[in-house]
Amino acid sequence: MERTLALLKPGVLDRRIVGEVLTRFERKGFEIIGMKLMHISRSLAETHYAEHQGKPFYEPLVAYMTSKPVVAMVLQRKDAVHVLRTIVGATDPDSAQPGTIRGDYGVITRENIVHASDSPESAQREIDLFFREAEIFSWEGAARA
Ligand code: FUP
Repeated sequence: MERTLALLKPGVLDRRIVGEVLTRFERKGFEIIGMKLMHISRSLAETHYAEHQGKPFYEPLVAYMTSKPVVAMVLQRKDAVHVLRTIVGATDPDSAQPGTIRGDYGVITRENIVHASDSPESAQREIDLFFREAEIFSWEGAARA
């Protein structure tokens, strides 16, 4: 099993589509093992997006991600990083395939609905940025509720 980080960006709460996006994750077999609503600080946003520092979209991206709360999640599944990126879709919503989350809900690139880690190494780094180990819960995926 592999873990990855998903962030539902501020527009997801604004548009009342948190449930719809979570449903996509659950339908694809992801186990939600961490989840919280959080208002990202500027320093956390800067660390998270450090690779983009200096690019023209960096400042507006940091401003957007710190503007309102996000839903941060740790998701678990076989090949979690690859499968989540696949169902999230391309960065630019105009190019994202219909049927992907960005393809179905995204309008502009900066507000492209979901962040999903791009490699297992990034996933580990990003999970450590957003979650303490005590906030992550392991469970066996059999339906018990
Ligand atoms: P992704 O891994 O698909 O989230 O894409 P990137 O790491 O390349 O970009 C991170 C975020 O920067 C995107 F989610 C949105 C924002 N971005 C822009 O606003 N403009 C761009 O041209 C590229 C990315």
